[in-house]
Amino acid sequence: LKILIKLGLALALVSLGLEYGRAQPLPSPSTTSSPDAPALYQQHCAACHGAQRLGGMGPALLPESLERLRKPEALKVMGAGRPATQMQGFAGKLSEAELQALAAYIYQPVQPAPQWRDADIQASRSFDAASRDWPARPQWRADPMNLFVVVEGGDHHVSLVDGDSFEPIHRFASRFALHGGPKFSPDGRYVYFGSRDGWISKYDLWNLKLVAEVRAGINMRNVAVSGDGRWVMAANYLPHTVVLLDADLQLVKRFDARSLDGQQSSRVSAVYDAAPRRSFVVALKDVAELWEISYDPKAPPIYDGLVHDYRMAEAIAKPGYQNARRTPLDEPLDDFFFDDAYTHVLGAARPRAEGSAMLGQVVNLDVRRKISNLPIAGMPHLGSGISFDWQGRRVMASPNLKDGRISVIDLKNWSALREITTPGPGFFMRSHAKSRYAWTDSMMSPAAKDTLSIIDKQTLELVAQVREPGKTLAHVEFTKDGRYVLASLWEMDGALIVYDAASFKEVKRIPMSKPVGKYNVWNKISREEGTSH
Ligand code: DHE
Repeated sequence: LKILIKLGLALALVSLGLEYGRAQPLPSPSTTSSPDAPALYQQHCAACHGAQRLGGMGPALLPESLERLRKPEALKVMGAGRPATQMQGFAGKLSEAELQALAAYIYQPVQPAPQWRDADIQASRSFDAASRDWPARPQWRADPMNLFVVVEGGDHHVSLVDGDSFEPIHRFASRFALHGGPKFSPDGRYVYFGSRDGWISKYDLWNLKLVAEVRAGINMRNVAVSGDGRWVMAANYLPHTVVLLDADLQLVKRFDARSLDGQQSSRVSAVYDAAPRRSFVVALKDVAELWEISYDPKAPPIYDGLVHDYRMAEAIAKPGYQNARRTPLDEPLDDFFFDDAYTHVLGAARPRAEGSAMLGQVVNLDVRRKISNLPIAGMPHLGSGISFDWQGRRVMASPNLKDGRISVIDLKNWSALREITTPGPGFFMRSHAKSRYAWTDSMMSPAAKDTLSIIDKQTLELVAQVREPGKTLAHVEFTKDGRYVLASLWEMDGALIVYDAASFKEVKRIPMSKPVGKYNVWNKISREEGTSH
């Protein structure tokens, strides 16, 4: 019995984290009771990440913002800090249990759900009024049309690179975690960046200065700039809104992403400019509707269920105040591609459940309905699609996030023409009207992430590869004349690698901190067929 009592006591102490048979110090409060995560957050994190976890000097710490960061990785950052940032390590200051409690806390939704109202958008805006007097010509010597804007994700900077000499012109800090392609004003002078935390920054490339900033949402997908340069639109996951701003980032109108009957609210997957239609096209993630918001002064007003007053409807028909024209769909769209005329959207939804099928569809924006299925399997990344001529037909080619293949689709009858096998699933694809080749990555494949595959657009065969063994090599963009290809060596001590677009030989290497995407001003503003829109 004595032995059993001793054993029971020993087990009880072990379960309390104490050792049997040895004198124990008095436990401190933090080892007996579970740590108070909200209090710890306010004490150690709120100053940089905001009392509501909406971000401040540091990024937002909400489940939506942390979706791309696994918890063990977050714990590592909390313990050791992030080099080259203000984020210090807390390993010495907080116990393991306190760090664990904080990590669990930041992955919990904020209650009540955070709001981002018009007044918050307006209050967040900054604008340099002196920018109106800055010279209207580049203050540096290089072809402004052949400039590359390179987003460096490693230390959240942007580099500007001369596309003729491949020499850097300037480097500046960006907002944390930019996502999506930056968008340009039609003359190529201004560039607009969108961050995952909802910040939009307008930068004057000719004067190398920031013009304006605004926070359009708490968790944002991307931004679009109208073909006439007058409007900027932001797509948000949080809150469920599309935000229309003028070219200097002043709030014009907020659209709540709700179904026509107002019953269902939706995250917004993305917004794109459809310049020839003078409209923005908006994909909703949770409601089966595709929206088109016109900025054409001649567009007839859209009367939707939310507008009852005729005079009100007339007022909102003015450019910038238009309602959304809704195309009902069978399934929501996440990602899409426009045909050359911008009449059709080729779209796909990411599978809703593990193992469910991918749903590709073709939507005619004029007749406002789905007109065809899209024969495309896996998980095509249609936003990265490109178009070109092949044997007298106009075709589009899209990489695939799930399978190592490029799907080639006939843009006249929407049939599948070819599946080109690549070494692994990839994110991006690029070409240029003056190049015979298209380049794609396999960055989703651990084994083939180091390989760029080069496809002959005439034979639709894979003809060459370039590799950086063991590293990630992805996202290319051509120079204005299509003679060179710039690729990202996607590592912290990475580089921009310049290849000859015909011989595939390396020409130059410019060191960079995890270069993510790069964008050629001319290819972007001319909507070059081989680049993303
Ligand atoms: Fe992106 C563009 C969606 C994850 C880097 N990405 C886009 C666009 C969309 C999109 C809708 C087009 C917007 C635009 O350019 O205006 N991206 C998604 C996703 O749904 C996905 C799979 C999950 C998510 O977390 O959002 C996703 N994207 C990533 C990444 O993990 C990438 C590789 C790294 C990162 O920094 O986030 C990434 N996405 C990019 C880049 C572009 C992009 C570099 C612009 C490509 C271009 O050449 O235009």
